[in-house]
Amino acid sequence: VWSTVPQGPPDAILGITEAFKKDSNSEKINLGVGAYRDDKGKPYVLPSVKQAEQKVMQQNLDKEYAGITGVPDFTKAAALLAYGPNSAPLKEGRVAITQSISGTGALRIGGAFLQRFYPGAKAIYIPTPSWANHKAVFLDSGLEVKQYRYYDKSTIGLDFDGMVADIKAMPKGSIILLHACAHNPTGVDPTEEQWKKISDAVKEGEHYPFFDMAYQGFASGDTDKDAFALRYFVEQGHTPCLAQSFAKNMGLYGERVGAFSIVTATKEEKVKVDSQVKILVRPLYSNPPVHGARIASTILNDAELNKQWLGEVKDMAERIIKMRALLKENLEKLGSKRAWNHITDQIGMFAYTGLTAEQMTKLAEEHSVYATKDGRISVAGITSGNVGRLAEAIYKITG
Ligand code: PLP
Ligand code: TYF
Repeated sequence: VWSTVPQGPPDAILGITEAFKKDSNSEKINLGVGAYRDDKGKPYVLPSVKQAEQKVMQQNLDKEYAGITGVPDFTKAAALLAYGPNSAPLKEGRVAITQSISGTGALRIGGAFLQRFYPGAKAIYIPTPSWANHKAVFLDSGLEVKQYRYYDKSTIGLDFDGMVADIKAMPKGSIILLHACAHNPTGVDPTEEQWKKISDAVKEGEHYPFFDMAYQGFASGDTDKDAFALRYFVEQGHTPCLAQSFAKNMGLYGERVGAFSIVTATKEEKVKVDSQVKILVRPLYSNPPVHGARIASTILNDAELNKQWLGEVKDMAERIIKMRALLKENLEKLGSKRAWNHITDQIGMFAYTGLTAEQMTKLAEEHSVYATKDGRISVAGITSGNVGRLAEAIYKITG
């Protein structure tokens, strides 16, 4: 029956892990997948997560189904974390929210909702470049996917003018996907002043903003600061939708904890939107898993654990920032003639090195350093133990 099924290409990022595993060099370095590592290069389970999990276990809860929209204590707290305690739409009860299968699932529910109900053209604009999965998620949701300028190769920074020009050139009422913070793959974020101008341009075009916030707290170490763009847009009267992930900021990757929310203009709208989100989710997966959401909910709703968690997020963000500085310092010490400011200017889990695909291949083949061909490295995989060797490898390849 399946003889005509064509062979598909492997996942670019998971393929790197495969190649890494096959390498027998004991000093090999994996900077491919975006997952946090401690300074020994080991996966990290946050102490706040361990404690929350114990608290959940002690409650001896049953394993009954959650409702279609998940664990209410979790979604309520997730919305508060994103929109903030002073959010007018939250206070006025006009944010529809559902638990989701992490950030990816949130994006997919959003794509499906927009495909079904957005009154304008069913096209979504994503930045160039964007997280590799964005295009696939939105295409599979039945949306048309277009792009706007974002990254400037020549400065290894933001193409702000190009971005604003492209927003202004979009047909009125277009859907625009915005990385709320810690842009993946570039690590390049607009400044707060630039966000204000982006908000103006989006408003001028009557566009619809869709925020993807997969790294709240991971960029600056401060969950409020990282929510600036989203909250500013809401203050300005936009009614965005939002995909949230707790994979990175709580290290809950495999637990698949996330949320999708929509800010509506009125309470009445919120009630109707809620009903349609449920109708959408029901045939997709019926209802989400409870365990991870209970852990996240315990952390978000317990004042002491919450404080501890915020400290741990800050520690992770700060370790990454320190590794950026160390990598740059080591490259300079080796005498590299290139400017490496972008490594410390960029933010979040990734650095976009500016290295070419050929250089990335050399890095893997000659130095056992594995990362994506676009030159992205996961800074979360750098440690005080391997940063020296990494800098040498990059230096040898770039001169
Ligand atoms: N959006 C962006 C920009 C990401 O980088 C990721 C993953 O790292 C996600 C969404 C979704 O990840 P997950 O489904 O694991 O929450
Ligand atoms: O960009 C990354 O590395 C993260 C993790 O299929 C990821 O988003 C990558 C690929 C994938 C799932 C998660």
